[in-house]
Amino acid sequence: MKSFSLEGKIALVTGASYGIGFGIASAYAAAGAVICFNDISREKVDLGIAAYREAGIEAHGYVCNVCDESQVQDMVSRIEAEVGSIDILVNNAGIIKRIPMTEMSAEDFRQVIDVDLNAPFIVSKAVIPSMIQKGHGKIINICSMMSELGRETVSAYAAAKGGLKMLTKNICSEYGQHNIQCNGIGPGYIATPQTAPLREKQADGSRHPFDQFICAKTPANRWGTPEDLQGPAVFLASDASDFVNGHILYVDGGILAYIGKQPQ
Ligand code: NAP
Ligand code: GCO
Repeated sequence: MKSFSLEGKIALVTGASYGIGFGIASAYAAAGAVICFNDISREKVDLGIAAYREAGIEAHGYVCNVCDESQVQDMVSRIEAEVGSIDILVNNAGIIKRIPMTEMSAEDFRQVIDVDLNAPFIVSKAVIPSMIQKGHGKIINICSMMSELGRETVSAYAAAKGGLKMLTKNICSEYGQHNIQCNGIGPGYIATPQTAPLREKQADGSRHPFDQFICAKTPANRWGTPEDLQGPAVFLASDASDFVNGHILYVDGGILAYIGKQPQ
């Protein structure tokens, strides 16, 4: 059977000082990979390096805005010079702006598209040439429930994540011949800083209505954690998934399969 090991592999996980990216990179380290990550500020990169070190991982951190093509190309060149060429790329960095569409500025819409869709294009474009040269590569795009579903106030994010699903399928189509597998992970609702506003306790100490809503929509009846994504992420980064390409693996506790719990 093909191996789940990542021994000898170099992974770049974008936006991975904490949250889902940190969880995935930590699992990659445990599977034997060398970890490279970036964040948008020196402060966050230093916090990330300290957090990885506390977990026993000597990670290589880079300050890079993934929306800026010259910064991305410089980061990839530095990684190739300092660490080695990238075997595994996880396009994880992402933002969300929860604003009703008719109240959202075009600038706000563009910012979300820039980070969540344009940046995975920019970073993938920067790493694919060396993957072609080596004859193998793994690209994993962090999609979303919003790659399949919409909801109020997340028009830009849903448009970006829907586009990211199709970018994943197109990279598969265009570069599969070079033994590059490009797949997506579609997390359900995961407890990270990004979703903290949807889980915060109400003034009277009761649960946030959205918290109750999501648990009723999830057969597992709970929010996910970054740890829930680790096994699927290792699988898609390993030789074990060499014939899996263009697939979005939803790790959602069953949300997409479930009509939702009847109100009691
Ligand atoms: P998070 O806690 O908000 O972390 C996002 C990370 O991306 C942060 O480290 C952030 O850095 C970084 N980032 C943002 N813009 C960047 C840029 N321009 N350049 C470089 N780094 C940038 O989010 P998360 O919950 O871990 O989510 C990670 C990914 O999973 C995102 O793509 C998100 O859309 C997706 N996702 C999340 C959930 C969920 O329920 N949490 C579910 C499905 C998909 P700063 O802190 O410096 O801004
Ligand atoms: C929201 C949430 C979601 C999650 C995730 C679900 O406001 O609906 O932030 O978008 O982040 O993308 O898969």
